[in-house]
Amino acid sequence: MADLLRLLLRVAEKAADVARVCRQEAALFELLVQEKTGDDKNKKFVQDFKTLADVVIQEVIRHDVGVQFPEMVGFIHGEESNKFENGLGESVTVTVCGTEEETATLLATVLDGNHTAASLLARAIHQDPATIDAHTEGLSVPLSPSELAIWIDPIDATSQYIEGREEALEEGHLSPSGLHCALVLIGAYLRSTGEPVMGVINQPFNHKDPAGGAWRGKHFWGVSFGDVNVCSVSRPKDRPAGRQGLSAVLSSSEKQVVKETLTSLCGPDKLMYASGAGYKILCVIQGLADVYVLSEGSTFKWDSCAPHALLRALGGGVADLTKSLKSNSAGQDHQVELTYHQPYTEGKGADRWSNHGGLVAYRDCCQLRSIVSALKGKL
Ligand code: 2IP
Ligand code: CA
Ligand code: CA
Repeated sequence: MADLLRLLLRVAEKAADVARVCRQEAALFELLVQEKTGDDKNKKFVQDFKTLADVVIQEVIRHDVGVQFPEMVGFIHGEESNKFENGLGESVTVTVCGTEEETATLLATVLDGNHTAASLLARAIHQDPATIDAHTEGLSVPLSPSELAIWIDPIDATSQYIEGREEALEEGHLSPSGLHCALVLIGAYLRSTGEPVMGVINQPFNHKDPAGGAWRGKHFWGVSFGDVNVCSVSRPKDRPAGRQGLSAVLSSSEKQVVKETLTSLCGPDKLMYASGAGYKILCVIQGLADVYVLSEGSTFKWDSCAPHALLRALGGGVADLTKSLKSNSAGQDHQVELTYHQPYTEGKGADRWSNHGGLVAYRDCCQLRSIVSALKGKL
């Protein structure tokens, strides 16, 4: 399993390279930020390019994992569909081909013959990423890839990625919006039970290289299975137990009743807002917030699977909020944890894979209980 972890770190870095190239290369950047004006064909083309960046990243990950672990082919799922209809009404399936040239030719058919853009993307896809020093030596987990399946969110917080506001991150502080909220998320779960067991998060835009000014990323990973609980982020120091000091991060579009209830529980200074479902869970992992509460089914399995594995490795988790509100258990109730193997059968399309009961991401189950009891009867 350590081999799989090293591979996921590598492909996440390659994905981050593609995400950076789309902002760094003028020919690609123009497509990414172009205003949706002009005729319908132009609008559709620009829209397609934004989706194409996501699809290309997802397919790179799917391709590279499938090559090294053929037993996982068919079990690598993601947010995006790789079927496109180009401006001429032709249906194109985006895949990574055997050579850079073949991939460029295929991409050009989606990019309405823009060969410069297609070649730049193909080069990033076929280039080897920088070696990642992940300190995974000695890690051994009694699981085989044939027991696992994968969820990919190629870029989470796409709106922040496209808007592209640059924030200088301050150590120990949550920064609510900007490029750093965009994350590559790859999570592996057990096919049999749906438990998330391995997660890789790559933050392509963590800081700028002081020398050259280019963006540099940061990666985070975690493994949680049986007695093995290892995370690249060390557990933040616990503050005194109890309600005091509890801090929460929410989506700015969260329901008013949740905002009010948590303001009285945490105090106005300890209630924060941030973009990106993945980024909010990363804030909990890093200890920048204690919990992330979401009362709606607006996140999906690909948003939570990877960061959930890291939280489990730290002794926390991600609970289904609706189930938690119904649970009578006084201790940690494993029945309420999100799982990743089964669709929500009443949902349609992407909603089949939504975390439809909402969620609470937490490091400490006492804090989960405080949140749940404060929200009981309010939703
Ligand atoms: C989105 C993205 C949004 C989030 C939403 C996710 O994923 O993370 O930012 O909303 O839940 O599904 P919010 O920022 O209000 O939490 P994507 O960018 O991949 O569509
Ligand atoms: Ca997402
Ligand atoms: Ca996405």
